[in-house]
Amino acid sequence: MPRVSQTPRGEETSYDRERLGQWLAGQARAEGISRRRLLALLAAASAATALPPVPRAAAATSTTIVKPLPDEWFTVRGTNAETKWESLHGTGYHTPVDHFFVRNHTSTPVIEGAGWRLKVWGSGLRGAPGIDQAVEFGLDDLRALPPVTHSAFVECAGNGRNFYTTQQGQTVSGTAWTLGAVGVARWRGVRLSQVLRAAGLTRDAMDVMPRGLDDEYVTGGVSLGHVRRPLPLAKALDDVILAYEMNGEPLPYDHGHPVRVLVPSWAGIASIKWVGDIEVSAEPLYSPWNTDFYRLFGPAYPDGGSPPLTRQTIKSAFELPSGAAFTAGGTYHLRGRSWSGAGGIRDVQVSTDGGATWRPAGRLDVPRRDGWVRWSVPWRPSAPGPAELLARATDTAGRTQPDQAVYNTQGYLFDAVVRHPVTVV
Ligand SMILES: Nc1nc2c(c(=O)[nH]1)N[C@H]1C(S)=C(S)[C@@H](COP(=O)(O)O)O[C@H]1N2
Ligand SMILES: [Mo]
Repeated sequence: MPRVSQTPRGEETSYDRERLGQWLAGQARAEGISRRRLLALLAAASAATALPPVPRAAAATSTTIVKPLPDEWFTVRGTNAETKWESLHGTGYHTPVDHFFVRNHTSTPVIEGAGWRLKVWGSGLRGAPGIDQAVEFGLDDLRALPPVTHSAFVECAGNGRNFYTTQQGQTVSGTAWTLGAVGVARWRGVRLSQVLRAAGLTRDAMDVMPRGLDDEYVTGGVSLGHVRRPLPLAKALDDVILAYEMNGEPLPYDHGHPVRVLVPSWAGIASIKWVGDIEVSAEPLYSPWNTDFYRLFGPAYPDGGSPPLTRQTIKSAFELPSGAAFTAGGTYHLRGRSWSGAGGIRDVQVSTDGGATWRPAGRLDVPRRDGWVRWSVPWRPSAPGPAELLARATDTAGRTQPDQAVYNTQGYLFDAVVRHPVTVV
Protein backbone atom coordinates (compact mmCIF):
# COMPACT_ATOMS: atom_id res chain seq x y z
CA MET A 1 0.00 0.00 0.00
CA PRO A 2 1.42 3.39 -0.98
CA ARG A 3 2.56 5.38 1.94
CA VAL A 4 4.06 8.79 2.44
CA SER A 5 7.27 8.32 4.30
CA GLN A 6 8.43 11.78 5.14
CA THR A 7 10.36 12.51 8.24
CA PRO A 8 10.22 15.98 9.69
CA ARG A 9 13.53 17.66 10.52
CA GLY A 10 14.93 16.65 13.84
CA GLU A 11 13.72 13.10 13.54
CA GLU A 12 16.60 11.72 11.58
CA THR A 13 17.11 8.90 14.05
CA SER A 14 13.69 7.40 13.52
CA TYR A 15 14.07 7.97 9.81
CA ASP A 16 17.28 6.00 9.84
CA ARG A 17 15.79 3.23 11.94
CA GLU A 18 12.89 2.92 9.55
CA ARG A 19 15.05 2.76 6.46
CA LEU A 20 17.40 0.28 8.09
CA GLY A 21 14.40 -1.87 8.95
CA GLN A 22 13.26 -1.73 5.35
CA TRP A 23 16.68 -2.53 4.11
CA LEU A 24 16.98 -5.56 6.32
CA ALA A 25 13.57 -6.65 5.11
CA GLY A 26 15.02 -6.68 1.61
CA GLN A 27 13.16 -3.61 0.43
CA ALA A 28 16.12 -1.32 0.09
CA ARG A 29 18.91 -1.31 -2.40
CA ALA A 30 22.51 -0.49 -1.75
CA GLU A 31 24.30 -0.37 -5.05
CA GLY A 32 27.97 -1.10 -4.68
CA ILE A 33 27.78 -2.42 -1.14
CA SER A 34 27.14 -6.02 -0.24
CA ARG A 35 24.39 -6.83 2.20
CA ARG A 36 26.99 -8.60 4.31
CA ARG A 37 29.14 -5.51 4.35
CA LEU A 38 26.25 -3.36 5.42
CA LEU A 39 25.16 -5.79 8.08
CA ALA A 40 28.67 -5.85 9.42
CA LEU A 41 28.77 -2.12 9.33
CA LEU A 42 25.39 -1.41 10.80
CA ALA A 43 24.96 -4.22 13.25
CA ALA A 44 28.41 -5.39 14.28
CA ALA A 45 29.54 -4.95 17.83
CA SER A 46 32.74 -3.08 17.13
CA ALA A 47 31.96 -0.56 14.47
CA ALA A 48 35.16 1.38 14.87
CA THR A 49 37.41 -1.58 14.08
CA ALA A 50 35.15 -2.64 11.20
CA LEU A 51 35.80 0.66 9.44
CA PRO A 52 38.07 0.62 6.44
CA PRO A 53 40.83 3.19 6.73
CA VAL A 54 40.10 6.50 5.06
CA PRO A 55 43.20 7.31 3.05
CA ARG A 56 45.07 10.40 4.04
CA ALA A 57 45.58 12.37 0.88
CA ALA A 58 49.22 12.61 -0.02
CA ALA A 59 50.70 16.08 0.15
CA ALA A 60 50.43 17.40 -3.38
CA THR A 61 51.95 20.36 -5.06
CA SER A 62 49.94 19.97 -8.22
CA THR A 63 46.22 19.65 -7.87
CA THR A 64 43.17 18.58 -9.73
CA ILE A 65 41.47 21.90 -9.15
CA VAL A 66 40.90 24.28 -12.06
CA LYS A 67 41.04 27.68 -10.36
CA PRO A 68 44.33 29.24 -9.22
CA LEU A 69 45.25 28.41 -5.61
CA PRO A 70 47.58 31.20 -4.52
CA ASP A 71 49.52 30.53 -1.32
CA GLU A 72 48.07 33.58 0.39
CA TRP A 73 44.55 32.22 0.04
CA PHE A 74 44.77 28.44 0.18
CA THR A 75 46.41 25.49 1.86
CA VAL A 76 46.40 22.59 -0.61
CA ARG A 77 45.56 19.26 1.01
CA GLY A 78 45.72 16.45 -1.54
CA THR A 79 42.87 16.91 -4.02
CA ASN A 80 41.40 19.63 -1.79
CA ALA A 81 42.12 23.28 -1.06
CA GLU A 82 41.44 24.90 2.31
CA THR A 83 40.70 28.63 2.54
CA LYS A 84 43.12 30.56 4.75
CA TRP A 85 41.02 32.47 7.26
CA GLU A 86 43.32 35.48 7.23
CA SER A 87 42.55 35.90 3.52
CA LEU A 88 38.88 36.55 4.35
CA HIS A 89 39.83 39.64 6.35
CA GLY A 90 38.31 42.60 4.55
CA THR A 91 36.16 40.49 2.25
CA GLY A 92 32.41 40.88 2.60
CA TYR A 93 29.72 38.63 3.95
CA HIS A 94 29.93 36.21 1.05
CA THR A 95 33.13 34.27 0.50
CA PRO A 96 34.51 35.42 -2.86
CA VAL A 97 34.36 32.56 -5.34
CA ASP A 98 38.13 32.67 -5.88
CA HIS A 99 38.69 32.19 -2.10
CA PHE A 100 36.11 29.44 -1.64
CA PHE A 101 37.46 26.09 -0.39
CA VAL A 102 37.33 23.07 -2.72
CA ARG A 103 36.69 19.53 -1.59
CA ASN A 104 37.11 17.04 -4.44
CA HIS A 105 37.07 13.28 -4.01
CA THR A 106 38.86 13.03 -7.36
CA SER A 107 39.21 16.01 -9.64
CA THR A 108 37.16 18.80 -11.14
CA PRO A 109 35.52 17.70 -14.40
CA VAL A 110 35.08 20.45 -16.98
CA ILE A 111 31.49 20.03 -18.12
CA GLU A 112 29.87 22.55 -20.42
CA GLY A 113 26.26 23.55 -19.81
CA ALA A 114 25.18 23.16 -23.45
CA GLY A 115 25.32 19.37 -23.61
CA TRP A 116 24.52 18.75 -19.96
CA ARG A 117 21.34 16.85 -19.05
CA LEU A 118 19.94 16.05 -15.64
CA LYS A 119 18.31 12.60 -15.54
CA VAL A 120 15.63 12.05 -12.91
CA TRP A 121 14.51 8.46 -12.50
CA GLY A 122 13.49 5.74 -10.09
CA SER A 123 10.71 3.84 -8.34
CA GLY A 124 9.45 6.96 -6.58
CA LEU A 125 8.35 8.54 -9.88
CA ARG A 126 5.21 7.92 -11.92
CA GLY A 127 5.82 4.86 -14.10
CA ALA A 128 8.99 4.04 -12.14
CA PRO A 129 11.35 4.91 -15.02
CA GLY A 130 14.78 3.32 -15.04
CA ILE A 131 17.76 5.51 -15.79
CA ASP A 132 17.34 4.80 -19.51
CA GLN A 133 13.79 6.17 -19.44
CA ALA A 134 14.70 9.06 -17.14
CA VAL A 135 12.90 12.37 -17.25
CA GLU A 136 15.54 14.78 -18.58
CA PHE A 137 16.16 18.45 -17.94
CA GLY A 138 18.65 20.66 -19.76
CA LEU A 139 20.12 23.81 -18.27
CA ASP A 140 17.62 25.91 -20.25
CA ASP A 141 14.76 23.86 -18.81
CA LEU A 142 15.98 24.63 -15.30
CA ARG A 143 16.52 28.28 -16.11
CA ALA A 144 12.94 28.48 -17.38
CA LEU A 145 11.62 27.53 -13.93
CA PRO A 146 11.10 30.24 -11.30
CA PRO A 147 14.51 30.99 -9.73
CA VAL A 148 15.25 31.10 -6.03
CA THR A 149 18.21 32.74 -4.31
CA HIS A 150 19.57 31.76 -0.92
CA SER A 151 22.72 32.62 1.06
CA ALA A 152 24.07 29.53 2.72
CA PHE A 153 27.31 28.01 3.86
CA VAL A 154 28.82 24.89 2.42
CA GLU A 155 31.00 23.29 5.06
CA CYS A 156 32.80 19.98 5.02
CA ALA A 157 31.71 17.68 7.86
CA GLY A 158 35.42 17.25 8.59
CA ASN A 159 36.11 20.97 8.94
CA GLY A 160 38.20 21.49 12.10
CA ARG A 161 39.25 17.82 12.10
CA ASN A 162 42.88 18.69 12.77
CA PHE A 163 41.96 20.02 16.22
CA TYR A 164 40.89 16.58 17.39
CA THR A 165 44.59 15.82 17.12
CA THR A 166 46.33 19.10 17.97
CA GLN A 167 43.96 20.16 20.75
CA GLN A 168 42.59 16.88 22.07
CA GLY A 169 45.44 14.46 21.31
CA GLN A 170 43.19 12.08 19.37
CA THR A 171 43.91 10.15 16.19
CA VAL A 172 41.29 10.51 13.48
CA SER A 173 41.22 9.65 9.78
CA GLY A 174 40.58 12.04 6.93
CA THR A 175 41.83 15.35 5.55
CA ALA A 176 43.47 17.39 8.31
CA TRP A 177 41.43 20.56 7.79
CA THR A 178 41.88 23.39 10.26
CA LEU A 179 38.86 25.75 10.06
CA GLY A 180 38.93 26.74 6.39
CA ALA A 181 36.68 24.07 4.83
CA VAL A 182 33.70 26.43 4.90
CA GLY A 183 32.37 29.29 2.81
CA VAL A 184 29.15 31.25 2.48
CA ALA A 185 27.84 32.02 -0.99
CA ARG A 186 24.71 33.38 -2.58
CA TRP A 187 23.29 30.47 -4.53
CA ARG A 188 20.75 30.86 -7.30
CA GLY A 189 18.90 28.07 -8.95
CA VAL A 190 15.62 26.19 -8.80
CA ARG A 191 13.98 24.32 -6.00
CA LEU A 192 14.67 20.62 -6.15
CA SER A 193 11.05 20.05 -5.10
CA GLN A 194 9.85 21.72 -8.27
CA VAL A 195 12.03 19.55 -10.49
CA LEU A 196 11.00 16.39 -8.66
CA ARG A 197 7.34 17.27 -9.05
CA ALA A 198 7.84 18.03 -12.74
CA ALA A 199 9.47 14.61 -13.06
CA GLY A 200 6.38 12.89 -11.64
CA LEU A 201 7.07 12.46 -7.94
CA THR A 202 4.66 10.01 -6.31
CA ARG A 203 3.54 9.48 -2.73
CA ASP A 204 5.71 6.37 -2.61
CA ALA A 205 8.94 8.34 -2.87
CA MET A 206 11.21 8.02 0.14
CA ASP A 207 14.83 8.79 -0.75
CA VAL A 208 16.42 11.08 -3.31
CA MET A 209 19.97 10.36 -4.40
CA PRO A 210 21.88 12.85 -6.57
CA ARG A 211 25.04 11.55 -8.20
CA GLY A 212 28.05 13.47 -9.48
CA LEU A 213 29.58 13.29 -12.96
CA ASP A 214 33.12 13.46 -11.63
CA ASP A 215 35.25 10.30 -11.81
CA GLU A 216 34.45 7.28 -9.68
CA TYR A 217 36.08 7.42 -6.27
CA VAL A 218 38.68 4.69 -5.90
CA THR A 219 40.08 3.90 -2.50
CA GLY A 220 42.25 0.96 -1.46
CA GLY A 221 42.03 -0.34 -5.04
CA VAL A 222 38.23 -0.51 -4.91
CA SER A 223 35.90 1.81 -6.79
CA LEU A 224 33.04 3.09 -4.66
CA GLY A 225 31.40 4.50 -7.78
CA HIS A 226 30.43 8.09 -8.41
CA VAL A 227 30.02 10.38 -5.42
CA ARG A 228 26.40 10.09 -4.31
CA ARG A 229 24.46 10.35 -1.08
CA PRO A 230 20.77 9.82 -0.40
CA LEU A 231 18.66 12.62 1.03
CA PRO A 232 15.41 11.93 2.85
CA LEU A 233 12.46 13.19 0.82
CA ALA A 234 11.42 15.61 3.56
CA LYS A 235 14.69 17.53 3.25
CA ALA A 236 14.71 17.26 -0.54
CA LEU A 237 11.28 18.91 -0.67
CA ASP A 238 12.10 21.52 1.95
CA ASP A 239 14.89 23.94 1.06
CA VAL A 240 17.22 22.12 -1.34
CA ILE A 241 18.27 24.00 -4.46
CA LEU A 242 19.67 22.88 -7.79
CA ALA A 243 22.09 25.78 -8.07
CA TYR A 244 23.48 27.15 -11.33
CA GLU A 245 24.87 30.43 -9.96
CA MET A 246 27.23 31.28 -7.11
CA ASN A 247 27.60 34.92 -5.99
CA GLY A 248 25.90 36.13 -9.15
CA GLU A 249 28.11 34.25 -11.61
CA PRO A 250 27.62 30.94 -13.38
CA LEU A 251 28.74 28.18 -11.04
CA PRO A 252 32.54 27.82 -11.39
CA TYR A 253 33.94 24.48 -12.62
CA ASP A 254 35.37 23.59 -9.21
CA HIS A 255 32.08 24.16 -7.43
CA GLY A 256 29.89 22.03 -9.65
CA HIS A 257 29.42 23.68 -13.04
CA PRO A 258 26.93 23.59 -14.60
CA VAL A 259 24.63 22.53 -11.71
CA ARG A 260 25.15 21.38 -8.14
CA VAL A 261 22.82 20.37 -5.37
CA LEU A 262 22.82 22.80 -2.45
CA VAL A 263 21.52 21.40 0.82
CA PRO A 264 21.37 24.30 3.29
CA SER A 265 22.75 23.68 6.80
CA TRP A 266 23.73 20.06 6.13
CA ALA A 267 27.19 18.49 5.87
CA GLY A 268 28.88 19.54 2.61
CA ILE A 269 28.80 15.99 1.20
CA ALA A 270 25.04 16.36 0.72
CA SER A 271 25.63 19.19 -1.76
CA ILE A 272 26.60 17.02 -4.73
CA LYS A 273 28.53 18.92 -7.39
CA TRP A 274 28.31 18.29 -11.16
CA VAL A 275 25.02 16.49 -10.65
CA GLY A 276 24.20 14.20 -13.57
CA ASP A 277 21.28 12.16 -12.30
CA ILE A 278 18.95 11.95 -9.37
CA GLU A 279 17.39 8.67 -8.31
CA VAL A 280 14.03 9.02 -6.59
CA SER A 281 13.33 5.81 -4.76
CA ALA A 282 10.38 4.25 -2.97
CA GLU A 283 12.86 2.29 -0.88
CA PRO A 284 15.66 3.57 1.32
CA LEU A 285 18.93 4.01 -0.52
CA TYR A 286 22.44 3.50 0.69
CA SER A 287 25.81 4.57 -0.63
CA PRO A 288 29.23 4.54 1.00
CA TRP A 289 28.59 8.20 1.83
CA ASN A 290 25.75 7.47 4.24
CA THR A 291 27.13 4.19 5.62
CA ASP A 292 30.94 3.96 5.86
CA PHE A 293 31.39 7.70 5.74
CA TYR A 294 29.52 10.59 7.32
CA ARG A 295 28.32 8.75 10.37
CA LEU A 296 29.85 9.03 13.83
CA PHE A 297 31.72 5.97 15.06
CA GLY A 298 33.40 5.71 18.43
CA PRO A 299 32.86 4.90 22.09
CA ALA A 300 30.21 7.62 22.49
CA TYR A 301 28.12 6.26 19.61
CA PRO A 302 25.93 3.20 19.08
CA ASP A 303 27.33 0.03 17.56
CA GLY A 304 27.11 0.52 13.85
CA GLY A 305 27.55 4.25 14.26
CA SER A 306 25.23 7.21 14.49
CA PRO A 307 22.50 7.87 11.93
CA PRO A 308 23.84 9.53 8.77
CA LEU A 309 25.05 13.07 9.44
CA THR A 310 22.62 15.83 8.59
CA ARG A 311 23.06 19.33 10.03
CA GLN A 312 26.43 20.90 10.59
CA THR A 313 27.55 21.85 14.05
CA ILE A 314 28.60 25.24 15.51
CA LYS A 315 32.01 26.88 15.03
CA SER A 316 33.96 30.14 15.23
CA ALA A 317 37.12 31.31 13.51
CA PHE A 318 39.37 34.36 13.72
CA GLU A 319 40.39 36.04 10.46
CA LEU A 320 44.01 35.58 11.49
CA PRO A 321 46.83 33.22 10.64
CA SER A 322 47.99 30.83 13.32
CA GLY A 323 50.81 32.56 15.20
CA ALA A 324 49.82 36.11 14.12
CA ALA A 325 52.03 38.78 15.67
CA PHE A 326 50.73 41.82 17.58
CA THR A 327 52.61 44.75 19.11
CA ALA A 328 52.27 45.31 22.85
CA GLY A 329 50.46 48.56 23.50
CA GLY A 330 48.86 48.66 20.04
CA THR A 331 45.09 48.70 19.54
CA TYR A 332 43.60 46.04 17.30
CA HIS A 333 40.19 44.99 16.15
CA LEU A 334 40.11 41.22 16.16
CA ARG A 335 37.67 39.97 13.60
CA GLY A 336 36.11 36.60 13.01
CA ARG A 337 32.99 34.72 12.04
CA SER A 338 30.72 32.15 13.70
CA TRP A 339 28.14 29.84 12.17
CA SER A 340 25.89 26.92 12.99
CA GLY A 341 23.76 24.37 11.19
CA ALA A 342 21.03 24.66 13.81
CA GLY A 343 20.16 28.34 13.44
CA GLY A 344 21.64 31.84 13.43
CA ILE A 345 24.37 32.97 15.82
CA ARG A 346 23.01 35.07 18.65
CA ASP A 347 26.09 35.57 20.84
CA VAL A 348 29.87 35.39 20.53
CA GLN A 349 32.21 35.64 23.52
CA VAL A 350 35.93 36.24 23.04
CA SER A 351 38.85 35.63 25.35
CA THR A 352 42.32 37.10 24.72
CA ASP A 353 43.91 35.54 27.80
CA GLY A 354 43.64 31.86 27.05
CA GLY A 355 40.12 31.49 28.43
CA ALA A 356 40.53 33.18 31.83
CA THR A 357 38.20 36.09 31.06
CA TRP A 358 35.57 36.59 28.36
CA ARG A 359 33.79 39.54 26.79
CA PRO A 360 31.09 39.83 24.15
CA ALA A 361 32.16 40.46 20.56
CA GLY A 362 30.23 43.05 18.58
CA ARG A 363 28.11 41.33 15.96
CA LEU A 364 28.31 42.86 12.49
CA ASP A 365 25.44 40.81 11.06
CA VAL A 366 22.02 39.79 12.28
CA PRO A 367 21.65 36.09 13.09
CA ARG A 368 20.75 34.29 9.88
CA ARG A 369 19.90 30.69 9.47
CA ASP A 370 22.35 28.87 7.14
CA GLY A 371 24.71 31.84 7.24
CA TRP A 372 27.40 33.19 9.52
CA VAL A 373 27.80 36.24 11.69
CA ARG A 374 30.88 38.40 11.36
CA TRP A 375 32.09 39.89 14.61
CA SER A 376 34.74 42.20 15.97
CA VAL A 377 36.33 42.83 19.34
CA PRO A 378 38.91 45.46 20.29
CA TRP A 379 42.15 44.24 21.86
CA ARG A 380 45.08 46.07 23.37
CA PRO A 381 47.72 43.49 24.18
CA SER A 382 49.92 44.64 27.06
CA ALA A 383 52.62 42.10 27.85
CA PRO A 384 54.88 40.61 25.17
CA GLY A 385 54.86 36.82 24.91
CA PRO A 386 52.68 34.06 23.56
CA ALA A 387 48.90 34.36 23.93
CA GLU A 388 45.81 32.40 22.98
CA LEU A 389 42.68 33.87 21.45
CA LEU A 390 39.38 31.99 21.88
CA ALA A 391 35.89 32.59 20.50
CA ARG A 392 32.78 30.82 21.74
CA ALA A 393 29.49 31.14 19.86
CA THR A 394 25.91 30.42 20.87
CA ASP A 395 23.21 29.87 18.28
CA THR A 396 19.51 30.67 18.25
CA ALA A 397 18.77 27.00 19.00
CA GLY A 398 20.65 27.42 22.29
CA ARG A 399 23.76 25.46 21.38
CA THR A 400 27.07 26.80 22.71
CA GLN A 401 30.52 25.64 21.66
CA PRO A 402 31.93 23.28 24.31
CA ASP A 403 35.53 23.09 25.54
CA GLN A 404 35.90 19.57 24.20
CA ALA A 405 34.44 17.93 21.09
CA VAL A 406 33.15 14.37 21.41
CA TYR A 407 35.59 12.02 19.68
CA ASN A 408 34.61 10.09 16.57
CA THR A 409 36.99 7.98 14.51
CA GLN A 410 36.65 10.03 11.33
CA GLY A 411 36.91 13.40 13.06
CA TYR A 412 33.60 14.85 11.90
CA LEU A 413 31.66 17.77 13.40
CA PHE A 414 34.40 19.35 15.52
CA ASP A 415 32.60 21.98 17.58
CA ALA A 416 34.89 22.83 20.50
CA VAL A 417 36.30 26.32 21.09
CA VAL A 418 39.57 26.53 19.18
CA ARG A 419 42.61 27.96 20.95
CA HIS A 420 44.21 30.28 18.42
CA PRO A 421 47.90 30.92 19.18
CA VAL A 422 49.34 34.41 18.62
CA THR A 423 52.46 36.26 19.72
CA VAL A 424 52.70 39.68 21.30
CA VAL A 425 56.02 41.38 20.56
N1 LIG B 1 30.26 15.20 -7.22
C1 LIG B 1 30.85 15.55 -6.09
N2 LIG B 1 30.16 16.31 -5.22
C2 LIG B 1 30.72 16.70 -4.06
C3 LIG B 1 32.03 16.27 -3.70
C4 LIG B 1 32.75 15.50 -4.65
O1 LIG B 1 33.92 15.14 -4.46
N3 LIG B 1 32.12 15.16 -5.82
N4 LIG B 1 32.53 16.62 -2.47
C5 LIG B 1 31.54 16.91 -1.44
C6 LIG B 1 32.09 17.41 -0.20
S1 LIG B 1 32.73 16.25 0.86
C7 LIG B 1 32.00 18.74 0.14
S2 LIG B 1 32.54 19.26 1.65
C8 LIG B 1 31.46 19.75 -0.80
C9 LIG B 1 32.48 20.84 -1.07
O2 LIG B 1 31.98 21.81 -1.93
P1 LIG B 1 32.96 22.86 -2.62
O3 LIG B 1 34.10 22.10 -3.24
O4 LIG B 1 32.12 23.61 -3.61
O5 LIG B 1 33.47 23.79 -1.55
O6 LIG B 1 31.08 19.17 -2.04
C10 LIG B 1 30.49 17.89 -1.95
N5 LIG B 1 30.00 17.49 -3.23
MO1 LIG C 1 33.12 17.32 2.85
